[in-house]
Amino acid sequence: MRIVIMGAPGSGKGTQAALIVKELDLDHISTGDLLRAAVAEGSKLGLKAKQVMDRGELVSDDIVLGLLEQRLRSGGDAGFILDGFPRNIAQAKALDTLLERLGQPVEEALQIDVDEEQVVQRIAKRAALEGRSDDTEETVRNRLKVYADQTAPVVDYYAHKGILSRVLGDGSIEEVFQRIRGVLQIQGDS
Ligand code: B4P
Repeated sequence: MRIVIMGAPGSGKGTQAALIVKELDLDHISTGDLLRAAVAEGSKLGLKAKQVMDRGELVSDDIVLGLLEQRLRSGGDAGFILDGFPRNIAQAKALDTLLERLGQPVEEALQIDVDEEQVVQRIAKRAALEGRSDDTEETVRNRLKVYADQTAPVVDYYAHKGILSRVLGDGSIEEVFQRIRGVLQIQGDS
């Protein structure tokens, strides 16, 4: 199965993607993780990306697409879940072109809906635990604005394609996962 998972920062998309890949044995591809790995390597590209991420803005489409293509080509045939990509309409179109070339179109787009206050609280908690440099309150507010302006339209893009499902992201991680299991029709006990 080839899935795109979407939602505001802190909606739980990375958290839920990790649970989904365990059950469906998919490849978990997170553009946030790819970018953080580039930052940790200390490469020129990573340095450039860090400055943008710390402002809560989107890293340039060229950089993210390059990292993604490299990662997709090194993956197997088992299917994947894309977490954090696409983040704008240009990325969604570029993804369609890329996956068409690879003969692996997206089959399911999953949107997790959570209200803004919960998102801010969750990220504040993660900031205290992990100290991610883009989890400060000011950056999070900007990430939410960027999400509303640039990423929310991608939900309509997949709705028009007829492959969108939405789940409510409030409640515990397990409760949200059970909703997703229902939508993806995952059978059996978890
Ligand atoms: P991401 O890594 O995608 O960061 P995120 O939006 O915060 O999502 P994440 O997956 O980490 O968090 P989650 O909601 O699961 O992006 C970071 C930055 O990288 C972006 O701002 C941008 O600059 C750049 N970037 C990434 N992709 C890009 C792209 N395609 N194009 C351009 N730039 C890109 O979880 C958040 C917290 O909530 C966790 O601590 C979790 O434990 C907690 N949580 C989750 N579910 C919960 C629940 N049900 N109840 C309570 N807490 C919960």
